[in-house]
Amino acid sequence: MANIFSFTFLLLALPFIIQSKFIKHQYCIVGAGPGGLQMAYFLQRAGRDYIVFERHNIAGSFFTHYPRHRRLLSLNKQYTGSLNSEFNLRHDWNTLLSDNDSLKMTRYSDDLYPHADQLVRYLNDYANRLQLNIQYQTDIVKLSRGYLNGINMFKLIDQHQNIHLCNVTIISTGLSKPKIPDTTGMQYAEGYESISTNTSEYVNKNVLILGQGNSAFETAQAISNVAGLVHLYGRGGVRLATSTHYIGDLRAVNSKIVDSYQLKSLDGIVEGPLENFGILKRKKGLISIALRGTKDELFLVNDMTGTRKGYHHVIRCLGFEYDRSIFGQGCRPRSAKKESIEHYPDIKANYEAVSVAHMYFAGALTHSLDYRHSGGCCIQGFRYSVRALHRLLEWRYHQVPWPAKLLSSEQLLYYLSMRINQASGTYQMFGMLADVVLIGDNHQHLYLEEVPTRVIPNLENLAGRKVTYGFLALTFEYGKNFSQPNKDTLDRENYSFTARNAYRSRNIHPILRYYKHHIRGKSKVFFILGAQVLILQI
Ligand SMILES: Cc1cc2nc3c(=O)[nH]c(=O)nc-3n(C[C@@H](O)[C@@H](O)[C@H](O)COP(=O)(O)OP(=O)(O)OC[C@H]3O[C@@H](n4cnc5c(N)ncnc54)[C@H](O)[C@@H]3O)c2cc1C
Ligand SMILES: *C1O[C@H](CO)[C@@H](O)[C@H](O)[C@H]1NC(C)=O
Ligand SMILES: *[C@@H]1O[C@H](CO)[C@@H](O)[C@H](O)[C@H]1NC(C)=O
Ligand SMILES: *[C@@H]1O[C@H](CO)[C@@H](O)[C@H](O)[C@H]1NC(C)=O
Ligand SMILES: *[C@@H]1O[C@H](CO)[C@@H](O)[C@H](O)[C@H]1NC(C)=O
Ligand SMILES: *[C@@H]1O[C@H](CO)[C@@H](O)[C@H](O)[C@H]1NC(C)=O
Repeated sequence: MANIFSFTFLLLALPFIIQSKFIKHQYCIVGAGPGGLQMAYFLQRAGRDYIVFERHNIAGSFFTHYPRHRRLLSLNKQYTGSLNSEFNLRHDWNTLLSDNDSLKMTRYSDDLYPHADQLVRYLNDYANRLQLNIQYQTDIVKLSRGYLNGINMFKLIDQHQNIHLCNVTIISTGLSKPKIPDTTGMQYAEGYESISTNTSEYVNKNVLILGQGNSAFETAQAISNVAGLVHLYGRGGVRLATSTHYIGDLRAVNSKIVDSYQLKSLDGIVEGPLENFGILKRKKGLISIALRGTKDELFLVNDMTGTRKGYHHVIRCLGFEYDRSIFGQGCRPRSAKKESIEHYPDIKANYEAVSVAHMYFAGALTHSLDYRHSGGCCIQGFRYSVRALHRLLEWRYHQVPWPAKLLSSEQLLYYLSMRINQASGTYQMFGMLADVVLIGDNHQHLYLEEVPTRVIPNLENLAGRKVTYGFLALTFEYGKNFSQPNKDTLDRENYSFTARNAYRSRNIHPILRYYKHHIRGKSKVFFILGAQVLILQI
């Protein structure tokens, strides 16, 4: 099989070798969004042979169009009262990591929720000033595998049929395809990706929005200034970020409609199934929603003002999935198994595709690992996952173990308390990235920062660091059962502020766990928890 493949591949490749359009790199990154740029920065700093392919002529093109109403959801906090740049990153959610302090998004906008154009400007300055190796206007149309001198490599073909060969591929193409369910009448709905943002088109109109996430509420909020009424239709259970602590859930800046609904204005939030549901066109161009009855016919939902009168616009805001069309045979990452995350590729703890060796993901596409939980959907979280991926790659392909500081027991106490007070990666990616202290003899310990918690059981294999005498793990976490839709998180009893009882607080807090030793299960390594350690002030 391998030989036939290799033969056909050489045949195909031959004309391109002659035209010298046949280019080889150790690392190929597809996509110059924030994920791809962050990856490029780390590879460049390590002196690795890499290239980024981007179909557009600029970096960060996602943000030239999205969010449609142009306000970012990621905080851009300029003033924190601190000059510590690590601490400040806890509150600056857009800046990409680099060793140049002038490349900070906080210099580009004074707004806490900046205009998306400012992020595009920042991302392009980042790419240009750091001279990242990006080949623009290069659309990767097919990705497959082939052999070169007996070495199995990825073959990336661009729109001009140029072939690029790479040992390792990193896919950072983002979530770009709108999810469009196969629903009767969906053709009457306009999509979030292409709706008009000219609000004068919605003056005194009845508008139905399908979906109850940020893009739905963002759209509702933008048109509610002028619309006659706005209804948001969804499965129900609007998830407020203030209750769930998940930055991808409905954010306060987008939730004015919740106010006008609860305070009895004309806007409303409607619960209903998205299956067994249809959209019907009525007289005078008006649109209604209908439910499918037992005999498979659609009947109108008549208990809402909007459906009785009909809607002038139905707008679909049902989220995005990633574009699988570039993956060729032998190179198709399978989708994550759980239904809630099947719009993501299935990846391992080291961000590698479960079904395609040496293919990794970076940026928003790694969010299946912490979906609806931690910060991996967005720049503030995945900038750290990308750094972790880079460190894993350094070990796997270049025998450079995970960076570590050698600390005495006394230094360790101070270092831990500094990390608790300042660290941003473990704070943004709470529960997902941990600082790990490998306990050594003679009071000499190794301090490893921001290790993905799922990597810890295979630390030696994946990161080149061995656990000998047990280890400590420092994470940030919310208290149990505190992050839930409908939770009244402002309830006073769940905040504890004194050093003595701070560990009982259910808001985000540091947890230090001590693991004595590990055992090998059938296919996994388990660590035995020795104790949860409480650090008081030093
Ligand atoms: C409506 C909406 C609003 C959001 N708002 C925010 C926000 O305010 N803050 C935030 O941090 N996150 C936000 N996100 C989340 C997320 O979209 C961003 O964090 C970010 O765009 C993800 O970066 P990325 O690099 O993974 O992907 P993208 O930014 O999507 O970048 C992918 C890049 O790959 C390129 N590409 C794709 N396919 C190919 C190909 N075959 N060949 C060559 N190039 C290709 C694209 O042109 C693009 O430049 C939002 C998401 C949505 C849906
Ligand atoms: C938070 O609330 C729970 C449930 O009411 C309670 O058991 C717990 O003790 C509270 N936490 C604190 C720190 O008071
Ligand atoms: C940081 O970037 C600025 C602006 O591009 C540049 O002038 C400066 O030399 C850079 N500093 C370092 C240390 O690279
Ligand atoms: C990458 O591929 C080249 C062949 O193109 C090979 O010589 C090299 O050893 C490979 N590198 C790694 C780290 O696998
Ligand atoms: C917005 O729509 C109105 C009404 O359809 C139109 O008159 C106006 O020119 C549009 N504005 C822009 C900026 O397109
Ligand atoms: C959290 O909720 C689960 C299920 O609702 C329950 O079994 C568990 O006891 C709760 N834990 C705490 C600490 O309240």
